[in-house]
Amino acid sequence: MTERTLVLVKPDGVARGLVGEVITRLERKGLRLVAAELRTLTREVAETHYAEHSERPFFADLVEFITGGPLVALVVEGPRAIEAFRALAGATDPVKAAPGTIRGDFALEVQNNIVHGSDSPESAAREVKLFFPDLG
Ligand code: RTP
Ligand code: MG
Repeated sequence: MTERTLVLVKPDGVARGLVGEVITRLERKGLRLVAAELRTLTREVAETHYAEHSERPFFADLVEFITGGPLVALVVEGPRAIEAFRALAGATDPVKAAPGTIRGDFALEVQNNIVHGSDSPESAAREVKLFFPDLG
């Protein structure tokens, strides 16, 4: 079954020139781009996107980080795209992420972990709508 997921190349990934690398990896896997945009998030969108973490001690830092520069928002489609992209991304903590994954290959710090991918069909629907409200 084809599904859609929201992928972000976070500001650290954009600053380090890893946009092409991330897109290459997901396209090579067989996932397909259906939307792509470079943008800097407002605080409001960032807080909505990460609302599930609003009570966590790292929330303020996370919002600063994700609004701190341009990111690339992507909608990606394919069979089991949500799980497929999470597997490409690797574990949240890049030190624990397997080599061969995006985080495992390119990051060392838990906050600055290069990419985001929706974690469930419910999150994907909510996040795709938040970032691309006009997408059919
Ligand atoms: P994401 O939502 O960005 O795809 O990452 P995830 O599901 O793998 O991890 P999640 O638990 O949802 O955390 C969201 C993002 O918050 C930052 N974080 N910082 N300082 C910390 O302890 C900490 N923990 C998480 C990371 O950028 C993480 O991806
Ligand atoms: Mg998450």
